Amino acid sequence: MTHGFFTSTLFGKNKTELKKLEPANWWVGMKVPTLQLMAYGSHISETHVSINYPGVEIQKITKVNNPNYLFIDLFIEPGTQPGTVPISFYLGKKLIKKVDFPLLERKANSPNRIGFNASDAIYLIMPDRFANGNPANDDQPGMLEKANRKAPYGRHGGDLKGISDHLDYIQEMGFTAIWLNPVQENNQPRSSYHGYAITDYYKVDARLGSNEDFKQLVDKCNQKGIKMIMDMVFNHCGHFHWWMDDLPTKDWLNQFPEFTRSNYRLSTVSDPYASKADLAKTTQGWFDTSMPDLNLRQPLLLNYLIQNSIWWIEYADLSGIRMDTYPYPDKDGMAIWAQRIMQEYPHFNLVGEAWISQASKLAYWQKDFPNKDGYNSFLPSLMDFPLYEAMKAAFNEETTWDKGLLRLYDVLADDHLYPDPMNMVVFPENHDAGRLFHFISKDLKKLKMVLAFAATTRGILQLYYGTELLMDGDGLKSHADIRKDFPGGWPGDKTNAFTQAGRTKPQNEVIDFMTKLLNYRKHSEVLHTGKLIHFIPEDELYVYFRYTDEKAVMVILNNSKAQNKKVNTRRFKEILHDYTQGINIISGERLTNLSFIQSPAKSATIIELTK
Ligand SMILES: [Ca+2]
Ligand SMILES: [Ca+2]
Repeated sequence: MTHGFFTSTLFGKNKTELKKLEPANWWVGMKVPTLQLMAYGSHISETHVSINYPGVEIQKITKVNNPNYLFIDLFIEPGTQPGTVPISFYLGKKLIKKVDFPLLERKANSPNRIGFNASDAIYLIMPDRFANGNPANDDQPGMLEKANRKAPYGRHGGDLKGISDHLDYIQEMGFTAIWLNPVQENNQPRSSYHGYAITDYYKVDARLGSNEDFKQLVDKCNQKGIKMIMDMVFNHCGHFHWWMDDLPTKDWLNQFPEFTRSNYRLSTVSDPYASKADLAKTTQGWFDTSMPDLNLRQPLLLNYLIQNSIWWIEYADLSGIRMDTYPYPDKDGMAIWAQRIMQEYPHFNLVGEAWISQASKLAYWQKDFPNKDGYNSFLPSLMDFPLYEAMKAAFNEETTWDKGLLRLYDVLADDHLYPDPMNMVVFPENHDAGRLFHFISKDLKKLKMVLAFAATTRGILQLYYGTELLMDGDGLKSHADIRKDFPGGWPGDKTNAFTQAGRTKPQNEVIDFMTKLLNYRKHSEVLHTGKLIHFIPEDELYVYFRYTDEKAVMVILNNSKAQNKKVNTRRFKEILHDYTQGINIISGERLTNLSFIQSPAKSATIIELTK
């Protein structure tokens, strides 16, 4: 039911058959009452389709230049009862195939589901590299790539069971959401472990588990108060995607006369002076030879992908979507996607990966930015790449006019550009760039400062598995270096870092710090919704407050290598005058005199203030 492939009894070159019908089910009571089915099979376009179910009618049949596809638009009347809809395909009077199409009831309150937001701390996991909960699924008959844990770019056997087995580990650290790199099938001959070359949009890769396993993992997460964010990729698919041998239309892909790579220069999309040729190369050039570029101006394809997102939200009970390579597909198609999802789920959240390091260019992509060209992306959330770059560098440098702590201050000063800065995702690390620990020269003190900043500034927090274990690696040299196996995730691993005893002293020190920080953040309304006020960094000190009418949290970052400082707080009185005492949320120390506050060298001091 969860996968639209049929085993057919009819074979032969000229025989008419139905091999696939997607999506494999739908729901009653959706806000948009239409559904477009894609039927695939030899000469399926020659069939006549009939449906006999109260409230469901065929609105339109679309044939394309490839006779093996047929698109069937259904109208599902409001008030239609859930049940099994018989969809019959006839050739003349002969019944070729009858599909029992499930029309399900929606989960209670599904339209009002709450997406991830600034109250959340997201743990990013690369599923192949986290934990192998089921070694029996490592190799799958008929799938192109076999497991090989020794190969840096091979499949290592991590799976959904491995994640499910370690949810307590994630929850105890204080995380409230998980983002998994794509779990959709990547049946590619090589380098398929990362998930970004999808070969079936409706199927979880069997080496990770089944669709049902994914749904169960999300249920288990939801029971623990952990939201699930699914990774999706609309810019490209894998070149072994099932439709690549028999494309539905001539314009399904963006193709140039010869192989043309994207120029990856995302500014062309918003640049008022960009040439058409450059822009076309950015958005229609291929991301890689193994990643055919999808043409979202083709409405049948766009519809297919929009419905795919809705199907996963509804089927697996998601709390968010992270969309890969956001500016690379057709931007109008992406805006229709975002608008459609948010129309169906007004409190949901979508975050786009637009790898752009200047706020002036990045802001173009957030919903309701007053773009001069009239474009509205309708995309609520963005990965904050400018702040990422600043966090990487700030603690390595002495603070000057524009370096060191000034980097953080300056990036946040650009927040007047974003329509919704609180919906920016603050991430010191992800699966694409080098490990944070690598960039900060493996300095534990700097690591704690970055974590403290990222967890207390505005926005949604996102970390990456292994940060807590001081994993390092330079992503520019090799992606494999930043996607290492979690020690203890595999049977027979020498150490098991899921347990305190299996970790080194510094690893435990960082986990203890994170556990205090994130669990405090989890329950701190002021860090979720409070305003931000910051003071120009001076004397290697950056002081800022998050505050509401009732409460405030004060953060002091001391970036000085050797100087412990006694901070005179007179400068901060516009906030502090309301408060008489505080508590250091990491050490638990009580402060009864707020006139001077001790700030150790290379550290973050986080104080909850009370009146
Ligand atoms: Ca496995
Ligand atoms: Ca593209």
